[in-house]
Amino acid sequence: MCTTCGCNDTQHAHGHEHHHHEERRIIDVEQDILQRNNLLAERNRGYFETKHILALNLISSPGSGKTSLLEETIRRLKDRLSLYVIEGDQQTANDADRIAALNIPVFQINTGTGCHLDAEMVDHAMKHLEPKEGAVLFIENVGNLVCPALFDLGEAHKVVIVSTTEGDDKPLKYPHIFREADICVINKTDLLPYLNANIQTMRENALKVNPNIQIFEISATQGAGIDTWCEWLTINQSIIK
Ligand SMILES: Nc1nc2c(ncn2[C@@H]2O[C@H](COP(=O)(O)OP(=O)(O)OP(=O)(O)O)[C@@H](O)[C@H]2O)c(=O)[nH]1
Ligand SMILES: [Mg+2]
Repeated sequence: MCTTCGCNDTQHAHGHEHHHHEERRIIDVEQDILQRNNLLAERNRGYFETKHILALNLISSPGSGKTSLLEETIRRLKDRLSLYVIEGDQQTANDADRIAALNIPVFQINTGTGCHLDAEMVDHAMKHLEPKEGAVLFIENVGNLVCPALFDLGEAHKVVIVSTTEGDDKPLKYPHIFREADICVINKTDLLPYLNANIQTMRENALKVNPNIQIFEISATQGAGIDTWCEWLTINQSIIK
């Protein structure tokens, strides 16, 4: 059970009567945490809007390919756009090292036992990064399909990344993040010939949960679909300007 982020819905988790008082207290604490986060997220959003920064919150299970997608995106766009990255992981600076190798400003946040980034951490990272006017800021959240869905960071869009190896039923099993996100990247399409996952079913499942979600089919390591994704980014960055 996660007591720090409110990802456990105690009303539904179990209904033993002798837990009512404790449950009430947990819900109050969770509401306080989320309210405080929402206030800070609005502050971040104001900062991004004033500086015309396109901020994207990338959310997925561990290993779906968030950093690989960023690496390929950076290779293609770094000469045209000002790019910045915040990396969220429980431990290590591995992902920040991968981004820094491409000569892009990056700030690594280690959350320890925490399972998501929050708005205060993003505010802290911004003070180090000091992104330029009109930049694109990628925030790679901690690998977790559940808790990050609850935490607004002030981003313009949440981008959920799901890889073909995870199975085509994931949008139905983890609907909260597919509802919160505007964009869905289906990654590792190159592996489809070796899997029994059906990409059409995955698309349909994502659209069942969120009929407005925009879907990109990508292979981050082989490059398929990255052009369309980069085009979307470029257009959205120019709209925000
Ligand atoms: N075949 C294939 N492998 C991929 C693709 N994208 C990523 N991978 C591999 O998947 C593994 C995990 O990729 P990462 O980019 O580190 O994934 P991540 O989501 O950033 O992982 P965490 O930050 O640990 O949550 C690596 O071995 C990548 O090479 C893809 O499109 N196709
Ligand atoms: Mg990563």
